[in-house]
Amino acid sequence: MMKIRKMGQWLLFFQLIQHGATAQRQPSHDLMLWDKKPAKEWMTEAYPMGNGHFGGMVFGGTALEHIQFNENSLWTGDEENTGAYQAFGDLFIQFSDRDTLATPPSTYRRELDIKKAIQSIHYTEKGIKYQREYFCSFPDRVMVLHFTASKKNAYSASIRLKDAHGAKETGSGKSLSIAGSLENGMTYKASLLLKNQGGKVSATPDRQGGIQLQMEGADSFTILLTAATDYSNQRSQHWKGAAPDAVVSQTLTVASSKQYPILLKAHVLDYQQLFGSVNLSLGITPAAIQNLPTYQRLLNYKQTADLQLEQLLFQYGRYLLISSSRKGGLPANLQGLWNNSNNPPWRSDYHSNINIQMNYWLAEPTNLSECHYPYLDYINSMREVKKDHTQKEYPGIRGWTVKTENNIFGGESFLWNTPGSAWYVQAIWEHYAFKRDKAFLRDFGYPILKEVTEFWDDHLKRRIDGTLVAPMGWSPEHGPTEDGVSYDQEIVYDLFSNYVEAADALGVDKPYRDHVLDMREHLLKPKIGKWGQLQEWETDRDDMEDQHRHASHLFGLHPGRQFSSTETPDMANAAKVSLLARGDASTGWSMAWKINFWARLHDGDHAHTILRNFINLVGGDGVNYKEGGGVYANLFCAHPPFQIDGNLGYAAAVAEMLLQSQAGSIEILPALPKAWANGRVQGLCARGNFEIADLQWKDGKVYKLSIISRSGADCILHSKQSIKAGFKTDSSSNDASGFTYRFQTKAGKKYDFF
Ligand code: FUC
Repeated sequence: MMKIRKMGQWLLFFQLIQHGATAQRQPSHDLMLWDKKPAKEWMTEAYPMGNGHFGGMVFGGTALEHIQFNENSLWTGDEENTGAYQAFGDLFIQFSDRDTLATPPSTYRRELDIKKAIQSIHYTEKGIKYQREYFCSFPDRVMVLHFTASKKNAYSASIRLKDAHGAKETGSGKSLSIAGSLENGMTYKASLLLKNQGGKVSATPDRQGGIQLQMEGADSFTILLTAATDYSNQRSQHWKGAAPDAVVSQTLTVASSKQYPILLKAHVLDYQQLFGSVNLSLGITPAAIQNLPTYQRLLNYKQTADLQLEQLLFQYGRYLLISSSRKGGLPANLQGLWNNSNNPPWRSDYHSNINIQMNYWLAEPTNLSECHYPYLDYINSMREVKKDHTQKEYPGIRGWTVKTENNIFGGESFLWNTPGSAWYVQAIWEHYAFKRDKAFLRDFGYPILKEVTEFWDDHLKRRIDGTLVAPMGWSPEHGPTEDGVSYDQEIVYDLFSNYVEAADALGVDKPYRDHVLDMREHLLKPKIGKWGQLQEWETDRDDMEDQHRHASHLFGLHPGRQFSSTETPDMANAAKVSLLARGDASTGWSMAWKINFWARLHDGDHAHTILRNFINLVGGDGVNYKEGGGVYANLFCAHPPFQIDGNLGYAAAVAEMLLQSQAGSIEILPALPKAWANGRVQGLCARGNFEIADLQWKDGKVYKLSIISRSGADCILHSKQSIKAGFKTDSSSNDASGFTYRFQTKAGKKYDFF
């Protein structure tokens, strides 16, 4: 029997191989995380879900279901004190007919389908089929938990909420709530509503002195859960918005008036309109066909190629961003929005020296521009308070900057990270560069770009020979504090480039634009040091043994665009020497950044080597810099501990390997590793508001390419091989780096190559 099944798998595998990349037939579990047992550990095993502001971690027990949940504005701290992002609460559903200690039945399966953003759990016990479906809806702003069974009266359970700050739960009828306030005066509330089909429900006192819902003999049931705080991102309103009470009850009233299938349909439609914008297929490998649980595939990965796991992690990054960053809300923090502690590592905050920026690298290239807004809005919301703080540190200066650790009220701690705000506003420029939305640039982006530029106009120090240096900077997070640190110089270079291009795009402020360009030309430029490395400091003191996780002096290579192998080959080579010295293994986000660096160096194989290092199954949960990062069984990135930047940075890196556009042209397959010889990607975006509707390759060669021009910009396309346009191009040329095609485009039109 076993043998026959194995043979069947191989037959299927060969059939799929024969179809090649064109067939795009994939096993149904290619966008699925799954396991044969419930989660024991929050950080490493539970599966996340979220609607951008509210989300949960699901354990999936058969006797006791546990869902830990968060709302991303629940923060202690204020404008002066960083505080920390807080856990919100836990939902427990104790099934009274099942023994908590019993092992789950062999039929048990829990899965997270990232194509639909639905978690499901199913198992058969004593002849009854149990099925659960969970999701967090953005349109209806609720978590929906739906339980069905193949037999009537199958469900008896007690349902409890637990407040992470100790408030007692209240309840009546079919509803439970937790509510309270934090030491900073922030008020919060979460409520659930139970809708049961068959059986009886009563609100009864629980053992802790609160209220629980007792449900007897239901055929099926649905729980709707939502939470809110009184946070507003307006400083002018003292960061206070609507009281959570009204928001929560209004949300539940509206959601409970809808039947489950209606809620489900609205959720899937909303989610897929974002998630479905990019498809990636890197071909089929046996590992994917074997239908193994995710942790088993991770274990096997070191020995066995599993291209679908590499692709799953890419799409998982997109799933996590959609789930933790939706328009109108706060940006994804160090843990996205998932946090079960009131004292989480690094406060689960917004770190400004790599982490929050990395969270958003994927937003534009992977067609999730809409998910970028929370970060852009966050930057905007911080301006006034950061100006006040900056004034205290640098009296009389224009503009503003930030420290390394930041909360949602502008409070900050750890050292000043002077180029932090300049790095923030790169995101504003990138949003424009990709989308070409002039109204956004004029009304929202440009004033912010300008004030941060003014900060540097005032802050830079002019040496006698006219050179401009950033005074007393610190390369994160090591080395001396001194003038002209490469990290500062490169970020300021990037800011000035972005400012000049923004002023040009809007046709405004010509004299100031010229002044900024002149400053940019006078900036001290990073140098090449005695062992051929790109110097991290003005003094040539880089240590070849230094394997520090930060490689901030390579900002100009990525995410900046100061250095490239085509325009500044010497600097690109120096960056490569530095990278080789830093090594290939590191903490989670550091590896994700390195994949991006190697992609920018057009070395797909080296990028892929680090990508393979990244897919390294890590256990444990303590803060650890030394033992190397990777991923946990739930595919959360391990710094360690869990940090989401690595997940999101990984997805950005995969996009960067397949498509780049930072250097003025669209480069297709700029860093394709040998391991990805065949594949197809649809929906990646390029600067200039182009969408790569289709890109297919075989044996490393492109054989189909379709580009949609969304704004009618002129297009320059670069490919390592010659490709044939299905229309007349204005010009084409070739050199050692490949073939370049230039053509004008019309907005909304598709351009095909073969
Ligand atoms: C920076 C990094 C650490 C960690 C922390 C959240 O300080 O150096 O590695 O990622 O942020």
